[in-house]
Amino acid sequence: MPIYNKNFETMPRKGIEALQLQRLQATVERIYASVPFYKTAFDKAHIKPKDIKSLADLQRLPFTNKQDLRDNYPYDMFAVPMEDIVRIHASSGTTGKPTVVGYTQNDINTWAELMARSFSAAGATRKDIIHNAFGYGLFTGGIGAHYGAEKLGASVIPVSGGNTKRQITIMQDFKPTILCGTPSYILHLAEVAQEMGVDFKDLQFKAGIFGAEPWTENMRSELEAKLHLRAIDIYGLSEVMGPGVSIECYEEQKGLHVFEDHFIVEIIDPETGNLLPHGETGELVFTAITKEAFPVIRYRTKDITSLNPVPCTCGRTHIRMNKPSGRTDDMLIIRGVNVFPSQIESVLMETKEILPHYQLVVDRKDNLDTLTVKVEIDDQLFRDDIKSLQKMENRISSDIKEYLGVSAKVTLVEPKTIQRSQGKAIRVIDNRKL
Ligand code: DLL
Repeated sequence: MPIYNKNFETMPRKGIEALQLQRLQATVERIYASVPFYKTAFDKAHIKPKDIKSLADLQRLPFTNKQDLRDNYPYDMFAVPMEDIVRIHASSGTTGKPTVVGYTQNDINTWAELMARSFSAAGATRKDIIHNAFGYGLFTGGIGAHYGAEKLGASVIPVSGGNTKRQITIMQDFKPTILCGTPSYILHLAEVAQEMGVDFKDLQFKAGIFGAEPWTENMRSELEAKLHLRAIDIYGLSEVMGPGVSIECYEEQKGLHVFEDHFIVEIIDPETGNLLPHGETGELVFTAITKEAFPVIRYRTKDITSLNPVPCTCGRTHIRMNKPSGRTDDMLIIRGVNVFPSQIESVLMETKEILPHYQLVVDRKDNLDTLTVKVEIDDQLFRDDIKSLQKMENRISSDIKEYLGVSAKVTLVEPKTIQRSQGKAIRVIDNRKL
C-alpha cells in the first residue's frame, strides 16, 4: 500500500527522535512565554524551557489534565491571539463544561495532512469515494475526516451521523468504497440495511475506518463479516487534535501507528504517574509538538493501552499503540472487582446468537453493587420458551463470572430495545452516581 508521506512516516528512529526533541524544545519555549497556565506549572516544577536537553527530560515536565483545561475554559490555554484562531471544536463533555480546542490555519493544514496519511494507511487513494458518517459539528470526527479525504484527493460524501435509511440509499446509488463512522453507529447502519433488504455484499466497500470509542477484536470480526470490508481502527482525541493521531495500517491491522513526528506518546502507571516500559499496560499520555493554537504537554488521556515498538511490515517506523481497551474513568468497580465494558463485550460476543447491542446497568442495593448486562438476541430466539432463554442467561452469566470474576445478572432483551447511537454508544448506566 502506498505511504502518503514517506519522508516522515518511514524516517529512521534516530531521525524521528532528533526531530521530536527539536520540536519539543520549540513548543516548550513558546508556551512558557504565551500560556500563563504552563508558565505557572513549569515554575512550580522548577523547570525552565532551556532545561529540556533530551527527550528523557520530557518526564521532568508536569502532566496536564482535563481539569486543567476546564479551569482555563474556554480560551485560556490558547497559545496564540484569538485573531489567529480559525476553528473551534469542543468535546461533548457529559459532565461539567466541555473542553474547548482551537486551531490556526497551519494546525488545520497539519490535521488534514495527518488524516490524509490515515486514509492512505487504510488503503484509500484519490480514486476512492469516502462515505463519512462521523458526526459533523463541534465533534472533531466529521470535519477532521472530511478535510483529510479532500487533501488526499478522494471524493468525500459528507453524510454525518443519522438519517440512516437515506444513508443506505446513498450507499447504493453513490457507490462509496470507504466507510467512516463509530463502530456502534456502523452496526446500526448494517442493521437498517438488512431491514431494507440491502446486502453489503452488493455494495462496493473495501475498507471501513472506525473509531472514536472502544471496540473489541470480536466486534471487528462481527463488522467485517456483516459489512464485507476490512475494518481499520482509528484513534484520536480533541485535546490532542481529533481523529488522525493514530491509525492501524491495512497490511497488519494490528496496533495503531502514532504519527510521532507530531506527537510524543508515553504510557504511565495511572496511580503513580511513573513511566512504564514498552509492552506494559497503563494510561496513554500525549505531548503535541507541532500545534500552534493548542499545544498540550503530557496530556493524560485516561485511555488504557500499551505500546509496541516492533517494526511493522507496512514500512512505517512510527510506534504502534495497541487497541485501547477502555478509559480509567469507564472502569466499573463492582464489589471491589475492576471491569471494563470492553471485557464484557468480549465475553458476550463469544455467543453467536447474541446481537452486538448491549448496555451495562449498575446499581447499589442494600449497600451492595449490582451489575445487570442487558443484551439483545435474535428475534426468533427471543420467541423461544422462557426456559431456554433463562438457560442462556445463566450460561452467559457464569462465563462472565469465570472470565472476569464478577457476578452479573444477564437479561436477554428483544432486538432494538437498546437505544442506538448516532455517534458514540452509551454502554454504561451507573445509577450509583445519581
Ligand atoms: O473521538 C476523535 C475521533 C474521531 C477519533 C473520529 C477517531 C475517529 P473525542 O470526542 O475528544 O475525540 O474523544 C476522545 O474517545 O480519549 C478515547 O477515550 C475515545 N476513542 C477515540 N478513538 C478511539 C478508539 C474523538 N479507536 C476519546 N478506540 C479518547 C478506543 C477511542 N477509544
